[in-house]
Amino acid sequence: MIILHHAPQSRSFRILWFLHEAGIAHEVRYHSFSGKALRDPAFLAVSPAGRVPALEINGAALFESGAILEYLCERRAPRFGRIAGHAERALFLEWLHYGETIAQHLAQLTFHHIVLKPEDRSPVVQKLEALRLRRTLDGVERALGDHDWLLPGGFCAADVMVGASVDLARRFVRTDGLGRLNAWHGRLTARPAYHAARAADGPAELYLKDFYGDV
Ligand SMILES: N[C@@H](CCC(=O)N[C@@H](CS)C(=O)NCC(=O)O)C(=O)O
Repeated sequence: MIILHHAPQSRSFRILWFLHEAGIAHEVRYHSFSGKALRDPAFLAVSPAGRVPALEINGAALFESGAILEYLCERRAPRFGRIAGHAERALFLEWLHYGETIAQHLAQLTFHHIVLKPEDRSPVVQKLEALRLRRTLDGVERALGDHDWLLPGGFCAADVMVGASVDLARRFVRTDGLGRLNAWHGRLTARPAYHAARAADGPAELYLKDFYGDV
């Protein structure tokens, strides 16, 4: 049995969504960012920095969402990956990991809009990170070209990884003018596995507003 360590509205949504896409049986262990559960020595043995996602699989622990998705594609769901030697291998790896490039700005924006006390928030960081975030979305817009999914060869784990970040990015920046990205986001969020994962995500405790931007 696969155990996914998960916190609602976090990067572990990528893995939750992917498990639903691939139809892989799993159990979800829910964690909260409040309290000290993520610093528990038992959890640190699974995830060295006390982060989610982490996956327990066949007695081993896996952390880092990009690595988890690569592993699951190779071992359990090859149709959602591009194996070594595939013509789209390099594109697949690039876009799979681009999800983290987007997420680093989301982390900064989350701190400066939500986590920090209002007096510690920086409007400069809010503005700069929103601009930098928007630039990462411009890159997705260009990459989409005239195909439905990120890679011309069809839907893959990179759509999930980048799609989950773009889903959250829309709480911090407007996506006006990004016609291809918006259409792709619409296709992603219409997928049954996306809906199943949303239903399993758990109660929101971080993002309680639809939009935090306009700085
Ligand atoms: N690069 C890692 C980042 C994991 C990460 O930072 N997760 C956040 C949630 S989005 C976390 O667990 N934060 C808890 C903390 O910082 O204490 C991945 O993609 O898995």
